[in-house]
Parts: sequence; structure tokens; C-alpha cells
Amino acid sequence: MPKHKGTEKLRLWATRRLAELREESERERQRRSGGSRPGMFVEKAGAGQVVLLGPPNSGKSSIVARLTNAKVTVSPIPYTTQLPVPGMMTYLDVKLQLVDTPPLLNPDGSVNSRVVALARNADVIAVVIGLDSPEPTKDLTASLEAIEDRGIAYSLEKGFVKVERRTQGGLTFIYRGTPKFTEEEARRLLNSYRVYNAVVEVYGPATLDDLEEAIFSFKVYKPTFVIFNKADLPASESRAREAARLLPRDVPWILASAETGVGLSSVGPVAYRLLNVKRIYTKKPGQPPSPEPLIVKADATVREIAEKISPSLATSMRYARIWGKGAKYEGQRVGPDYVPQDGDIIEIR
Ligand SMILES: Nc1nc2c(ncn2[C@@H]2O[C@H](COP(=O)(O)OP(=O)(O)OP(=O)(O)O)[C@@H](O)[C@H]2O)c(=O)[nH]1
Ligand SMILES: [Mg+2]
Repeated sequence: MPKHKGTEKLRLWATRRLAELREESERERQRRSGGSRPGMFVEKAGAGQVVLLGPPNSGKSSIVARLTNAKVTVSPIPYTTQLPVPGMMTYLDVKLQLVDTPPLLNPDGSVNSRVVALARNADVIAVVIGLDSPEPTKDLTASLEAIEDRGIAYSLEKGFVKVERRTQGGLTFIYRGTPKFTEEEARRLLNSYRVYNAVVEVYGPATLDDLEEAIFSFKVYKPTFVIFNKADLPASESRAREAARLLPRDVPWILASAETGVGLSSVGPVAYRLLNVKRIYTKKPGQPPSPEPLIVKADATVREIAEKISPSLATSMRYARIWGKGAKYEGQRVGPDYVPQDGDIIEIR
């Protein structure tokens, strides 16, 4: 075992993770043997899954009820929601899945592992804070610390490393910040864990611990935003602003009220932006574009889009025509490496 001060934390994590997996397989066994307890995850639907989490009574269920057709239970009694419930909403012509969850922290202050598992599997996290709470700032800190502690990075600004293993090509470093380690130290740590081929993306002031956590997939990054709910209550805006001061710049926040509906129209656009995808409408020559967009990564090239339609199309394609914001002029002819923009129409030839 390589000697590194971060290793102890990793050991603790591995022990806890094993316990969680054991718990889950036990749950699964019970389910199979006739019980009807749903599994750990909520099956994804639409272009992206947004998991709402936070303290009890903050209004998670109320928001899901207001924005989707899901049957959720809203009540002034804390700890009302006991199981995750998904619902669908539409933003532009994109379907987003919102997931209501039980409170993140149990009554005894411990973290609800199922909620963490849901968040780990999500595409975007929305932390819901109720502005009727005596201390919204404390609630926000507690929620963010709870997920961070369990291996979910909610911001890239504080330092994060992504390690994508390859079968060849050696170690490639991509810097999106200034790490607190040298490349030599990083190589040594990677090699000590027998990682010789990988693309290593470094965000913010990442440390060697961040790198080690990435090697073991302990830490994942989930784009996160905060919904300060109950904006209809007095002094809500100044209380939200106060709490929002502790947020890194890449964690946006909105002020909303599930009661009046005010501010909730921002949920769609903010979640969509954090998903980091784009809508592409495909068409065949001489035909109108597809009514439903294809949802692809924001930086996807024409070739990657063709790949998503069919692998054979990607190999046989010669060029594409493109209409929309990403085109210099309508119907511009572009090559396979071209990167279209959100909302563009492309015809692959
Ligand atoms: N004034 C006000 N009350 C709200 C708002 N949103 C929710 N509430 C109330 O807050 C209470 C809790 O709402 P829920 O949606 O059940 O909260 P929750 O976060 O799902 O609660 P748990 O399931 O216990 O975690 C209910 O009495 C709601 O009517 C709001 O925007 N303004
Ligand atoms: Mg609820």
C-alpha cells in the first residue's frame, strides 16, 4: 500500500461504502423475496435527472408537486417524504426529471445514505433550503458538508480531479486550475496505484488527496444549484443573500416560492445550463427537421452526433449541412469535427 497521508480517509470511505453496499444488497434480497421496497436508484428519464435534496420541511415535495405531475405528499410535519418520487417537467422542448427525496439528514443528525446514493447517481443536484428556518446559512452548510463528506464534489472551484483511464497513451494532464502538487508528484502517486495510462483533468487548487480520491472513484463531481424556497415570507431575499455568500461562483442559486410559484421558472434554465448539453435537430435531405431534439454533450462534434444516431452513419459520413446559431450562413457545409451549437439543425451527408 503506497504511503500517503490521504490513505486513511480512503480506508474509512471504503469501509463505509462496503457497509452501504451490503445494506443495499440486503434491501434487494428483501425486495426479491416478495417485499415491495423500491431499490436505491430512480430510473432516469428525459435529458437529465435533477435530484432535490435538503433539510426536512424545506419544500422539496412542494417544488416537485408544483413543477411536475408527480404524486408527492406535502405536509407541515417534517420527515413526511420517506421514498424518492420522480416527476417530469419540460424546459424549452427538453424533458427534465425531478426527483423528490427524504430529508438528507436523519433526526439523529446522521446522513441518509439513500439520499446520498441518489445524488451520486444524479446529473444535477438542487439543494432546497427553506427560508422559514431560523438559520438558513447553517442548513445550507450542513447539506453541502454532508454530501461533500460522502464523496460528492458540488463545486470545481475548490479543487477537483477527474481520472479517465485509458489502455494506452501514457498520462496526459489537462489543467483547468493550478494544483497544489507538481506533475512529478502526481505521476508518482498514479504509478504507485499502477495507473500508467489516463487523462487527468485538474480543476482549481486540487491536492494530492483529490487525486487519490479520483483514482478510487471516491469523489464524483455533480453540478449543483441552490433553491432558497419560501420567498413569500418576510425578509426572505436578504436571508437568502446572506446564506448565498458562502457559495462558490459555480454554484448558482435562485429565490423561489412553491407556494406562490414565484421564481420557479428559473429551475428549468438553471438545471439545463448545469447539465452542459445541447439540443440538436437532425434532418434528412429534402425533409423537415426532427420535432424532438437529440440531447448531446455541449461540446459534441458532428461526428459524435452522427455516432449517437448510428455508428454506421458516423463511419460513412462525409460532411454535414448546418442551420442555426452555429452556422456562419444557413446551410453551411461543415466537416465531422465541427461543433454545432444549442438548437442547431444538422443534415448529415
Ligand atoms: N410559506 C411557504 N410555505 C411553503 C412553501 N413551500 C412549502 N411550504 C410549506 O412547507 C411545509 C413543508 O413542505 P414540503 O414540501 O412537505 O417539504 P419537504 O422538504 O418535502 O419536507 P420533508 O418531506 O419532510 O423533507 C408544508 O407545510 C408546505 O406547505 C413556500 O414556498 N412558502
Ligand atoms: Mg417531502
